[in-house]
Amino acid sequence: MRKVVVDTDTGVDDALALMLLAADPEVEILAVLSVFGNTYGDRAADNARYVLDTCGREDVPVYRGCDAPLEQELRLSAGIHGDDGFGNTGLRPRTPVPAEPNGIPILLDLVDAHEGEIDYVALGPQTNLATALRTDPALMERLRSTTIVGTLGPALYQDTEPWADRRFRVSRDPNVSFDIDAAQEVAKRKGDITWCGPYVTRQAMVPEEFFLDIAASTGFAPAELITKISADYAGFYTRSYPRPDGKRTMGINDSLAVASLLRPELVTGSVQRPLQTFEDPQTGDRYLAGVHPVKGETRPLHRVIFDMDFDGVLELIGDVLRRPLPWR
Ligand SMILES: [Ca+2]
Repeated sequence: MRKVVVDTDTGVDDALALMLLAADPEVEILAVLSVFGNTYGDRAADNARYVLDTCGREDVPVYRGCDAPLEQELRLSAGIHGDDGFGNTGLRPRTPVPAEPNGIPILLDLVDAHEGEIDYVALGPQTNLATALRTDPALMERLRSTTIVGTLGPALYQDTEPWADRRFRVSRDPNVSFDIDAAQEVAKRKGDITWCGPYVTRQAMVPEEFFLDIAASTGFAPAELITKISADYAGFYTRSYPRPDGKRTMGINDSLAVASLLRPELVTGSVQRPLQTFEDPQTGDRYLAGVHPVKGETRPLHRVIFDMDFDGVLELIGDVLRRPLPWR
């Protein structure tokens, strides 16, 4: 069994990513920690609880993590995921997640108990990891792996400034820019660390009808939940990334990171890079990108994914959503 800790700012794509983990018979989710991002931290915790309950996974514990960035002012992606992270549907779990016990000490205890065995999946800003690193600076090396949704991607060409590359300019990366200090804390650590950011996730848009068809043909609760919470979300993606065929579309960002962990063969492009911070001259937002190592490089190298088998990821998602409950 693969032991996983999930760190999520539970919006629409997080919900789907959480389902991939909750449905996998090879995965034991030791804990889910919430973080601010797509919505407020407490709502993110309640949304994760709601997703797991919907999947019949009341056995998976959810804890509250960080509700605010280390230094910056709090920003949220509420315009995309709705104020509640669930497309303003107002869905709430039967039992809300209490403020205590907090998820950070729980994480530190889990790492003590399962040294070198935990695959950590960070689907939101990296504030929980950075906070835990203050107590345990070796944390990243004591995890088996860490997979993070973030970075603008790697610079693929030698002697090219990432910022001069068109791909970096057009991306937005809320998970990193909402707490750049936390991202930098993680970026400078050694460990088996993978970044899977907007440069790859934005290539994987899925027609909304994919989910509507599964929900209509199966009537299964997880697929129905995705269609319920994604109406506004799909509206945002359809306006921002119109398809030539005019179909409504939506991003599945966090599912790609989870798929890269569960099905490594679906990763078709990745490189080892040191990470560097860049600033958007227009907005002042700061981002991370993988850059070419310099001579005598001393920064740790992390894996940066830049391409995946998107059809394979969609197949995995379809298999999960068509699988009858219970998943455990
Ligand atoms: Ca997320």
